[in-house]
Amino acid sequence: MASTELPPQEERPIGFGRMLRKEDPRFIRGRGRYVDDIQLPGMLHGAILRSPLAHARIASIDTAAAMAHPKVHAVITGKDLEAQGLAWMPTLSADVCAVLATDKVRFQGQEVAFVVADDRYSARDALELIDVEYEPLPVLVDAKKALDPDAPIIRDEIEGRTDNHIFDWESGDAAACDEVFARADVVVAQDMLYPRVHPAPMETCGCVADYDRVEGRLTLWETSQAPHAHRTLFALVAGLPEERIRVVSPDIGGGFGNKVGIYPGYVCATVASIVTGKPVKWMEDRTENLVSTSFARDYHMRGEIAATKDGKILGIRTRVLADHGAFNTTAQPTKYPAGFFHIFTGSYDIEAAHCKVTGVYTNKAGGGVAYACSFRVTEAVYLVERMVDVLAAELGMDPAELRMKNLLKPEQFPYENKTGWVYDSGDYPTALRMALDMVGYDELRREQAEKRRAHAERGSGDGAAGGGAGGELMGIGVAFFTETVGAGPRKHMDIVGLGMSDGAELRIHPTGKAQLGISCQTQGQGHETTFAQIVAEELGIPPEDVEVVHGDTDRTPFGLGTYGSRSTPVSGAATAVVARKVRERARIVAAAMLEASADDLEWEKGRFFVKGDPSRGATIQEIAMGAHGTVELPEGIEPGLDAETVYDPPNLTFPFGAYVCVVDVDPGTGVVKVRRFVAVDDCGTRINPMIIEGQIHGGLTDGVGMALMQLISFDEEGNCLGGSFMDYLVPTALEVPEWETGHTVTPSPHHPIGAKGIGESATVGSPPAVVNAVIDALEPYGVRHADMPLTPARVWAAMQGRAEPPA
Ligand code: MCN
Ligand code: CUM
Repeated sequence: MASTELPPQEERPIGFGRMLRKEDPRFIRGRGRYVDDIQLPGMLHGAILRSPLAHARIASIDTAAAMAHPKVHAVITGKDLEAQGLAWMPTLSADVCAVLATDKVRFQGQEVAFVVADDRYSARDALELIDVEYEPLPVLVDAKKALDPDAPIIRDEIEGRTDNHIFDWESGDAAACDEVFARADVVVAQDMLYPRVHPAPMETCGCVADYDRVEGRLTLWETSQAPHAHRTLFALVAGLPEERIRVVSPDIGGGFGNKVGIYPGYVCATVASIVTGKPVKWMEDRTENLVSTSFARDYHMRGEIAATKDGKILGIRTRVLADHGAFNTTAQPTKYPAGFFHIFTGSYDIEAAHCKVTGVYTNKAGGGVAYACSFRVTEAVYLVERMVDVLAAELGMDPAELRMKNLLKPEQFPYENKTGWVYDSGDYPTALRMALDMVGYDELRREQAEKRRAHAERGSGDGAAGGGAGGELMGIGVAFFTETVGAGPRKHMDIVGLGMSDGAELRIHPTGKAQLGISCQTQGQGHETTFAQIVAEELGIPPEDVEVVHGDTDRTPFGLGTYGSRSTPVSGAATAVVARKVRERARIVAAAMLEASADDLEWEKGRFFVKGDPSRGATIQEIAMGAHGTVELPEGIEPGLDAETVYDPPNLTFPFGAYVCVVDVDPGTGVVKVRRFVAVDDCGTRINPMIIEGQIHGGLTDGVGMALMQLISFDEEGNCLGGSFMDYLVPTALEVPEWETGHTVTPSPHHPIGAKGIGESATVGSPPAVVNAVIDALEPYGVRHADMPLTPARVWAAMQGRAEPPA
C-alpha cells in the first residue's frame, strides 16, 4: 500500500517524516534488554502466594515448612510488613491497597505472601508449602448490588465504614438538561456496559530490586511507564531517601497502561532485597498478570439523548456505576475520580449535558483506567457514539448524516464543551467526509439495502442452525471521536500530589552530536526515533546523531512519564522548547564566530547565516565545536550549548477521528467478520507518519478485540474467568482486516510544534464503530443494542431477542 512505503535512505528526513525506527535494529536482532534479561551476581528470585478465594478472613498463615525448604532464603507475610508500616501502600487515586494481605483477602489472586529462593522454580515450589487458613466471607461481584444494605462490606479495615461506596462525581448542568429534555421531540435511553478488559501486554510486570546496604542505595529495574513518579512514591512509602533511589525502566514489552501503577511485587522484592542483602528478581507469569494487575473499564452506563425530530441533538445525560474492584488503584489526575469522562458530550454541538458517576468496591482485582484509555475517554466516547446510533435508529435517520448535522464546526474552535473543557482545535466535518468517501459510504448503503431486500424475501428464518437463512447480514458502523490527551496543566492536574509536567535536557557534544534526556518512557511507541526527530526538526542535527535517553532516573530529568498519550503533548513540547533554547544559544555563538550581530543572523534548518550574505554562515555542528572551543564569547555567555527545561502544558490536546467499519454477520452462527475498516485520524502536526500508522493499526486491533472477543467475567464466588489466553482472547492478524487509514492535519494552537497525541485514539474510537456496525447488521431483527464483547453466542442471542446467551 502506498501509504506505508518509506522514502529511500538518501531521502531520510532531517526532521519530521517517515523514517525507520532507530530502536528496531536491537529489537529485531533479539538484543533488547528487558527486566527479565537482567542477571546480577547472587541474585535471588521471588514468588507471590495468591489468594484462591475472592473474599475471606485470614485466620492464620504458617510459613514454617516453606522456610525449611533448603533453597528458601525468606518468607514475607503481611504481618512482617505491618511491623515496618508497609502492609498497605497508597494507590494512585487517594486510596490504599494491601501489599500483602493482613486481615483478609478481597479478590481472587490477591497477594498473601512472598517467598525468596535461589531460583524461580524453588520459590514457586515453596509457595505450596505455605499453609493459609481462610474463613470464607460472602462475595460481591455485581457492582449493581454493591450499595445494597445487605452487601458484604469489602473495605471494613477502614474504621466506621458501612458500605462499598467510593465516590460520587458530577459534571455539567442537571437543571439545564432537564429543561432541554422537557422540550425535546424525541428522547432515547439505553443501558450499556463497557465490560472489564485487560491490557495484556506481551511482557508481564516485574522488577529487580538491588539494595546496597553499605551505600544505603536502592536500584530498582522495573517495568514502569513512569520511573520518576515511582521513585518519588518509593521514597514516600518506604521512607528511603529519594536521592539514593534509582529507578530504571529498560526496554518495555508493551505497557498499555498496565505498567503505570506500583504493584505489591515491587515493594516485596525491595523489602526482600533489604532483608537478604541480595538482589531479588520478581516476574509475574501470564495468569498473575491477567488476574491481579490493573484492569480497565467496568463502567455500567445509562445514556439518554434528547433531540428534535429532524435530528438536532439538544442534550445528553448519563448515570454511571463504576466498578473499581477491591482497591481503587486507578491512575488518573487526583481531581478527576472519573478521569476525563467529561468528554461524553463527544464531538457535537449540544445545548446541555450532565453526568453522575458513582464508584463502588467489589471483590475483584483493582481497576479503573489502563488499556489505552486516555483516562476514561474510551468509556465516554463509547457512550455517546452508541447513543447517537440509538437515536438514529429511533429517528430512522442515517447515522453518518445525523453525525454530520451535529458535529462542531471549524469556526467554533477553541470550543468549550458543556462540562467546561476547551477543545483546542478541530475540523470535524472534513474528517468525517473523508472517511465516508474513502469507504464509499453511499455505495455500501446501496449494497446493504439490496442484501436486506434479498434477506427479507428469503425470510430471516429463526437464525438457528441451518444457517443460510437469508444470507449474510451486512452492517456499517460509523463513529466520530474527540480524544483528550496530554495531561496536564499543573494547575488542574496532579497524580498523588505531583504536578503533571515533564522535563527535557539537551546536551550538544563538541562534534555536533546530541543527547536528549526525557522523562517519558517508551513501551513500544518509538520515542527513541520521534523525539530525535523533534530535535532534528528544530536544530537540523540528523536524527541518527541524537541519542534519546529515557527510563533511568539517574540520567534523565524529572517528569511524570508515559500514559494518557501525554508524551508528545508534554515531553514532545519540552523537547521542542529545549531545542529552541539551544538554538538561541547557538545564535550567540554563531554571531561571535561570524563576527556579526546576533540580530543579523538568519536560521535555516541546521545553519545560521548572515542576512543578505548566505555564504557567510556556520552549521550547527561548527557552532557546537566553536561553543566548546576557544571562540571568544560575549561577556556573561557560558561556553557550550546545553540547555534544560520543564514544560507545563497550558491545556490538553484534542485529537479526533472518523471511523467507519463494515461487518458481515453470519445469521446461522452469529460470527462477525470485519470486512473493512477505514480510520481517518487527526493528531495535528505529524512527526513520523509511519509510527503514527503503527499506533493506529495497534489501537484498531485492540478495538476489534474489545468489541468482539475479549471477555473477563467472574462467577458468583468471584473466580476470575479469563485468567489465560485460552479464555481471554486477544485478536490476531486473522481477526482483523487490512486497515485503511487517512488523515487530516489540524495543528494544536498551543503546542510548540502543533502536535497532539495519537497513542490511544484508535482504541478509543474503534469499539463503537465495530459495535455500531454489528448492531446495524442486526437491524432486520430489531436489535438496538448488545453489550461487548459481541461474541458469536451474544450476537446469536441478540438475534433471538435475548440479552445474554443461554448458559
Ligand atoms: N507521534 C507522532 N506525531 C504525533 C503524535 C505522536 O509521530 N502528532 C508519535 C510519538 O512521537 C510517539 C508515538 O507516536 O512515538 C505515540 O505518541 P503519543 O500519542 O504521544 O503517545 P505516548 O508516546 O505517550 O504513548 C502512550 C500511549 C498509551 S497511553 C498507551 S496505553 C499505548 C500507546 O501509547 N501503549 C502502547 N501505544 C502503544 N504502543 C505500543 N507499541 N506499546 C504500548 O504499550
Ligand atoms: Cu490508560 S492506558 Mo495508557 O494511558 O498508558
